[in-house]
Amino acid sequence: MLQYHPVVELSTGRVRGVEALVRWQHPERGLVLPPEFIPLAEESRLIVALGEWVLRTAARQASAWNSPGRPLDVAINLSPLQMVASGFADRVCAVLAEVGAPAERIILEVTESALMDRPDAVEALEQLRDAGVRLALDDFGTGYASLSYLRRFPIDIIKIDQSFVSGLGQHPDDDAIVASVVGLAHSTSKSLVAEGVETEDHVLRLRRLGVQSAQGFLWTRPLPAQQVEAWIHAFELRRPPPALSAPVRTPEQGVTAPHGLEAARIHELHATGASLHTIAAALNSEGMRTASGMRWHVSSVAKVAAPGQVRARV
Ligand code: G
Ligand code: MN
Repeated sequence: MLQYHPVVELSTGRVRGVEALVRWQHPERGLVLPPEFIPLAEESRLIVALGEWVLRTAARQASAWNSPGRPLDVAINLSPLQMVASGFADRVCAVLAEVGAPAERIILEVTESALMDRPDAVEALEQLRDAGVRLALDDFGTGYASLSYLRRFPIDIIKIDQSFVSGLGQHPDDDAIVASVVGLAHSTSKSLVAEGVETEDHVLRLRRLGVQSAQGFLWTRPLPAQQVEAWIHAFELRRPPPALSAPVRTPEQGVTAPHGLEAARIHELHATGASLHTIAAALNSEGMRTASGMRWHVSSVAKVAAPGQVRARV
């Protein structure tokens, strides 16, 4: 069976899409996850039939969800073996046409390892892209030669692997790695989705690093199709969009927040009633600097947190 994992847009708190994930409902063992049965399916070549079933089922679901009120993007994982089969792109297009799936709502996820040593995959992926679907590079950072894949293959979305997300705030390297993937995505005009968000701290750090969207068990486990819409509705009601303030420019006061993230963090902490001193200490401990590259001091924080008051007092 398929379950669907919501993808949350971090700046608005809205859900724009889901990822279809295959699960095996075993009569005795309960819900069995892919790592336990995908290798078997790959050995027996059943994976091609399974992959096609996943594609058809998820694509049909995408057309059911494609209402004007709430269209949902549906991301579908492709197995490397599925991509080797001859006429692979034709098959995918045929299945999408057969179920009337809206191509602009479909995202096909491929892994770096599926693309390894497969220069011929470029053509297949370009054919799919021409058909109007988007392509995501899954588990980004865990394969090899990621950077050359970004250049060679027509990728629209990068999915940062959950191993980097789970290390945020624990291993300084992971914060740096995510930050550099953000830069990479930005400079190559690709969107970014972080996987494996399990804590509020992950959310805070991802937002601060400028990651657009994320999915993870923090919000929910993957859901059966019939629960998805109700869950999204309840989620968006429960969580009003977090206010990420626009970049604050106060050159006449000598403080320019470089890209609004520092300003957003200041407003966030200020709203909790934290003192200006505490806010400055938090920003510095999080490695944030003022536009001029200086450490934050109470006076600079005050100019962002309550600019009117500062001016009034001067
Ligand atoms: O390869 P891919 O990234 O598509 O695999 C996604 C897998 O990761 C799914 O099986 C899904 O259940 C799992 N997953 C998704 N979000 C989380 C999470 O927040 N924590 C953990 N541990 N696993 C997750
Ligand atoms: Mn995936």
